[in-house]
Amino acid sequence: MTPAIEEAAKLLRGAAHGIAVTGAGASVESGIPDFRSANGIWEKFPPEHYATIDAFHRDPDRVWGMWHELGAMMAGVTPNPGHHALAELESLGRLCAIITQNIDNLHQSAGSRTVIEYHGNARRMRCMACEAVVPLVLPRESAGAPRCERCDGLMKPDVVMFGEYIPVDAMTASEEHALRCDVVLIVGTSATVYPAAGIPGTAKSRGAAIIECNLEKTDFTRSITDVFIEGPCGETLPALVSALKAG
Ligand code: BV8
Ligand code: ZN
Repeated sequence: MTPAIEEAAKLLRGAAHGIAVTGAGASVESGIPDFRSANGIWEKFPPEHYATIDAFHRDPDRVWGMWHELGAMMAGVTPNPGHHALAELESLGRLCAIITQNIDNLHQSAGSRTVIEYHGNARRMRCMACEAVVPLVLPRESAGAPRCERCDGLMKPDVVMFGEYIPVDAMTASEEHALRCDVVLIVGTSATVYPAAGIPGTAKSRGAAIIECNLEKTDFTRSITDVFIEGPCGETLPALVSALKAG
């Protein structure tokens, strides 16, 4: 048990309103690559062509080509011990919510109940004309972008692309938690995408303690993090739960 894990366990044990903020690193040990690390998703699918709303309007078939591959990759994945540890922290009353940038539904599959989907969820797709939301059915290899069964409008994965606004309910709920929380557990994010990356800073400005779990140091580590737990979160988070329960 490292001193950092001990210190983090003490902070979480005394938390009145703990929250977690998670990024793609939380799902890497489930088999979903993150975006920016070596061999990450954006090595093969540069965001300017695949992750912006302008790129989607320009060439929806091309963007759906990425979702065809991502969907196949996500089809069989299951939560890893890190997801389960976060769900256990919630059931122990140590976390009130998870604000996730991830779109893979793995927190919910691990049993976490209060999950705020800051960037949407790729299990759904939404019609850009009539707003109908249906399960994301993958287009066949040559099928291109799926059309709406109700109005034949263009369907889009129900995720927030660059240049799109965060869903109002997710933004509002996250803001409330950031202002009320006294401990933030940041897991597996490079702190590069806004406004999500602003959430821990808001909490810090209100006096919250910041715990960060990552393989690498980030801008959070260099500015607001109080306790940095280095290592794969599929290992460090279960260790954190054990330390918390041992106290
Ligand atoms: C918006 C889509 C208003 C779904 C994504 C300031 C304020 C507001 C906006 C901006 C701003 N500055 C710039 C902007 C614009 C832009 C932005 O932030 N650009 C960045 C690049 C500078 N933001 C937006 O456009 C947002 N919308 O602001 O609306 C608006 C409206 C119109 C015009 C202007 C503004 C929308 C942002 C959402 C974009 N959608 N994804 C999907 O494909 O998933 S973002 C994408 O990056 C991912 O979804 C992910 O959510 C996000 C963050 O990435 P991470 O999760 O951190 O993943 P990453 O690979 O980067 O890092 C992984 C980390 O995990 C690493 O540190 C690694 O070391 C670690 N790790 C790896 N393995 C492990 C691990 N850690 C522990 N254990 C492991 N095993
Ligand atoms: Zn429609």
